[in-house]
Amino acid sequence: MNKIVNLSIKKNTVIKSEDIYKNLIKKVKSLPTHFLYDKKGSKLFEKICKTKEYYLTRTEKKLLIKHSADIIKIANPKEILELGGGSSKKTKILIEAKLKVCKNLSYSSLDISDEALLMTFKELEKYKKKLKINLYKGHFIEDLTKLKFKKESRMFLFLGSTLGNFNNKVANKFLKNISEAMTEKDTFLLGVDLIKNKEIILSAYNDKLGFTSLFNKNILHVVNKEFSLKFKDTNFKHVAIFNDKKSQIEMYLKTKRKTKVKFPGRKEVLFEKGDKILTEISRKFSDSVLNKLLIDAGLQVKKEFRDKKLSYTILLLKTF
Ligand code: AVJ
Repeated sequence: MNKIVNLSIKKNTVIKSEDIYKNLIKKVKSLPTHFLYDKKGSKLFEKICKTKEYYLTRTEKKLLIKHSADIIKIANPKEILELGGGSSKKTKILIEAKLKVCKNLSYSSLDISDEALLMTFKELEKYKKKLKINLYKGHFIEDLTKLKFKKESRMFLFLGSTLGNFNNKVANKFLKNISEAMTEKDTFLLGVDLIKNKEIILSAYNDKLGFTSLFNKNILHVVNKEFSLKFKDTNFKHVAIFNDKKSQIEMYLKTKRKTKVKFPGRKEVLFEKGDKILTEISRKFSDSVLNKLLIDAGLQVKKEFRDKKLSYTILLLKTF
């Protein structure tokens, strides 16, 4: 069994009950997005990926299958470093493409959750003989620079359009951190969902089978467990809207009736009927917004692999 190396997550990145409370009594109420992804949430997300409406995973996978040989040839990585886990199923496509031409590769995963790291290990265990696997527990924005850097060329991996979950300030910081950690031999493979027909986007976050709704509501169970709260999911409904001005999906839990939630050692938080709690944003980038983010971070596009029909792109980036 591989050991997980703990990068000792900074205290100020650990969320406290106090923070949750404060964000729920604000005018714009929210819960931290990453609480969507516990074990059950991650399983529900996999279900979402298989719905006919959710085009993102399918499109990215198709692009990877089509271009993995090309990506590996240009990047020529000795190590693949995946940030924030994601689905190692897609990573496998790249690993296999590399192992076809070279029997020497390291794979490192930096993730905040032990469970995600262990799942990744299980997925990749069968390559153990040819692949050196390193598991790091840490925050992929705060702890990135704590990783030991090798001189050989590495390929950073950030797929699934997770960049879309960050507002501009956080996205900017994240990309800068990666760029600063990169040497001129390194590359960075980034998968991003682009702006497209609004109806297509909206239906991807409002699937008919209701997996997105279950996924969204699951966050209440996670915070209940984590902070000893008693949110009742039957008092909330899933809402996903497209904010044109910000070009982003906003996922909310909207109260169906007046609701209160007791915080240990604190007062109750009261919700009026129709109050909304923001649980996730998912930005849909235009070329200009994306290019500005990349330039500000000192990143340049070495090659782009784009699905024109579904407007999704995978960028192979270098520093400049
Ligand atoms: C995994 C964060 C990229 O934003 O599309 C899917 C998560 N949320 N359906 C996305 C998600 C609702 C997904 N990301």
